[in-house]
Amino acid sequence: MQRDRGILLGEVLLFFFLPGTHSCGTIAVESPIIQFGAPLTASCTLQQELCRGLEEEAVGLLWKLDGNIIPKSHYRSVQGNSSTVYFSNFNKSSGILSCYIKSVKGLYLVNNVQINAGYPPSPPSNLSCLMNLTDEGLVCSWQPGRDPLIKTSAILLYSRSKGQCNISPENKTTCIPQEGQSSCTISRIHFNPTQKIVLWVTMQNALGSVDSTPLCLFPNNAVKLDPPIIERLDSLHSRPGCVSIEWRMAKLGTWIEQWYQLRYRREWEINWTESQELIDGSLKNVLCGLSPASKYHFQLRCIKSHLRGYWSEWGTESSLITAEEAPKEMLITWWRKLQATEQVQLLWKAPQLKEVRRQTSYASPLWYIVKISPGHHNSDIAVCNTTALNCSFSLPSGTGKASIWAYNTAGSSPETELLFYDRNGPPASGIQVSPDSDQGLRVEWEQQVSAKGYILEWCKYSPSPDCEVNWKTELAGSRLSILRDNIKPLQMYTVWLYPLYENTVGSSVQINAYSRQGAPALSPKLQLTSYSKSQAALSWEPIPVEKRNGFITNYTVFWIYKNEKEQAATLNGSATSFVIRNLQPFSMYKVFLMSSTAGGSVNGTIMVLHTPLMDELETVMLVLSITCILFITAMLCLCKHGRINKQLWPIVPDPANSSMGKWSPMLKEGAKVALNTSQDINQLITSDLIIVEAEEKNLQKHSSNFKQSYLESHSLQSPSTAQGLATLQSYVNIIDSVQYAQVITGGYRQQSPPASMYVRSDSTQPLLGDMSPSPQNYENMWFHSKQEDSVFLVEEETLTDFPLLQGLKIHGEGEAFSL
Ligand SMILES: *[C@@H]1O[C@H](CO)[C@@H](O)[C@H](O)[C@H]1NC(C)=O
Ligand SMILES: *[C@@H]1O[C@H](CO)[C@@H](O)[C@H](O)[C@H]1NC(C)=O
Ligand SMILES: *[C@@H]1O[C@H](CO)[C@@H](O)[C@H](O)[C@H]1NC(C)=O
Ligand SMILES: *[C@H]1O[C@@H](CO)[C@H](O)[C@@H](O)[C@@H]1NC(C)=O
Repeated sequence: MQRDRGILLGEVLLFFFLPGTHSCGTIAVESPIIQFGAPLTASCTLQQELCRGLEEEAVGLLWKLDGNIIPKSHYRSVQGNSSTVYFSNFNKSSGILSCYIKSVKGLYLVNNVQINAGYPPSPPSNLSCLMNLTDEGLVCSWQPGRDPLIKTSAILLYSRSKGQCNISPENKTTCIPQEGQSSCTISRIHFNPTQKIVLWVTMQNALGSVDSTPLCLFPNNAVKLDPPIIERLDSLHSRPGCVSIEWRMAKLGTWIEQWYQLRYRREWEINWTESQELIDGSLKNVLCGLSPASKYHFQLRCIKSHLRGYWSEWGTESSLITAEEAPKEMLITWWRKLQATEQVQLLWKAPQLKEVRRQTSYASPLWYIVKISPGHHNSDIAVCNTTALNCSFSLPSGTGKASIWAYNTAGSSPETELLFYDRNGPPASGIQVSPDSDQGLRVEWEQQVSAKGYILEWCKYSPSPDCEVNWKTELAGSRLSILRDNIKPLQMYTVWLYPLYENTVGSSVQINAYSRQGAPALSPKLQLTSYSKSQAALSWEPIPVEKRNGFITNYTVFWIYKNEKEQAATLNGSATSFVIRNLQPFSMYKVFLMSSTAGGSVNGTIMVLHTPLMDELETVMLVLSITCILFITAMLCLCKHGRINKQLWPIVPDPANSSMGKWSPMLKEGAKVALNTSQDINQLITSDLIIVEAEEKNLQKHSSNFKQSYLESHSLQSPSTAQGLATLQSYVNIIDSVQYAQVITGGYRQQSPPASMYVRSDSTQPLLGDMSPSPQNYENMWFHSKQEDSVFLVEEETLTDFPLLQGLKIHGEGEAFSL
């Protein structure tokens, strides 16, 4: 070895003459293969005889590395015909160093040299050899060390081992691996399988050589068998938690005696459990200690007996579900009376079956049987066969106990007997319920010395007496329990605590609690029950429990008048009414109710309140007094009717009731008859109208004639002409002269009417001593007297001219007609 190295690393200057180039000089380097990062010196020397003709033109020498000009800083000594370049650390794995003559004509290559940098070999590791069971050759492989970057050779060497596992240079045999491989196969003929041999690997390159740590072995023990194959897996129903496994050997190596190892894991587990016991020789095994009704995976591996050689790989996986186990424990039970049906409800907890039930669902459902024994001689009655955790039944009188057990496909549990004790023992004291978290309630109580245990029941608040109860047990000596099942925030729960005694059950203590309180969902709507000008009585319905979100601590009534600051009154949580006093009359108030719990407050809707100006009594009094005044006035009016009448409505003469009969110049004094009544006056006023009954037809004709002639005559303005009709003149009721007329209507029943129908009176005799004005248009005095038919209704425009005809109206079969 040392010799070889000496040859290789000898301090010899090597000269390289690259063929094919017309080199006119030489490059000298210490070694073309150097250690990576080591310093490098190279010198270029011209040989004049070869570079003839060039030297005259030469300016100097120039260096390039891989075609790139090397900076002048790397140059060492430059003489006329030689140059030296120096690298303090050469850190390229390989590079071509070239030397040029620099002349006026250009660059002329003198020579070049390839430099390789790398590392000395590092020792290979993990040398291992396995006997191939087919050809019994020994396959050795190793893990090479760091890449040396330069060409490195590996040789596997082996020799007989003499006791110690030392490298022995004598009688060594080599095995040369293929290029780039790190394994080598030693043929069966080159070793004795029963003789111990030592093997090592030598790595060698231009920078050095190294050996691996040696490996000693008996070739026939260097075996790695193929894994065994599981043939059969069975769960043993007689032994829950046990399985039997059977397997066979792999094809190769059946002649070798083997040991086996088993490993297993549950379906949901990641890590395998290796069974510590190795199975020697046998091809079957029973494994126990597994969980019942669970799915397990199994694997096997093997090794040459007595652990000689190497473990095989793990074989292929097989799985099975382990047998089910019958429930073993007694059930934990409780009971309560249902108020609605008067039934007894039995409650129990599912038995704790290891983690089987939690993780997998391979277990069959558990069924529960509840039986009661009604009397001494009667046989038991099964009242429930269920998979639920409760059972309700009517308890015949005299039955003091029930029994319950659970069963599944594997068997049944022992029977649990339940006695229906009266619940009149001493209750627990000092019970306190506080929130534990949003999903938990913390119940604390004072320990009862003689209590054998405790039962806690809790329900979401419900108005019905039989809520969906949750329950749990606590051991004797407990003083605290955390309730977690079905607890939600903002929800009221009722908790009951029962101490259990030797032969009785304590009476329960009941307490309401919230795991977290919040502001109520709503605030009640205010209702005005009564009010007056200065106060208002309000009432409201309590908030339904589901909307409270906590215990109502108080209600606050706010009332606001105009822009003034609001006023408030705080009431306790049980209040449902309030009276606001000292209100301003005839004002508007805004009123609202705030409801609060420990978790917050909420305001209700605003109610607008108008206070009246007066109270009801005052109003009544006022109305009464007004009525009184009105009544008295009315009475006065009635008593003094006449006078008042006269005062208010002066007497109007009624022409229709006036009579002119006895009214002649001779009877002047007759006209001065004392007038006592309006009747008389009316009679007197009546002008000399002689009404003759006329047929309607004629009347119509005549009336038209009349109108025509009236108009004609009127236009003529002649007072006393005309054969047929008297002249019509505008009527002016002058104080001292009243004009009278006689109207004679059409002939009666085909008789020719008298020549003069309408005669103007020329009398100027005043009608009445009492000068009253003429009736107005609306004063149809005519109808005051019960005259028969035959009436003229004078048209509006004519009325002003002929007021006395105003009241004339003709009724013909119910319909009026006018002139
Ligand atoms: C060598 O073998 C050891 C142990 O057997 C192992 O931990 C290590 O990874 C192996 N080295 C290589 C490079 O494979
Ligand atoms: C309970 O009910 C199930 C299903 O109806 C039935 O298979 C089982 O035999 C019953 N068990 C008993 C003990 O009656
Ligand atoms: C009784 O069992 C039924 C069915 O499993 C269930 O829905 C109900 O909540 C149970 N009642 C009580 C009080 O546990
Ligand atoms: C360079 O070449 C060497 C031999 O090759 C000679 O001995 C030197 O004299 C020569 N030097 C010069 C300056 O040409």
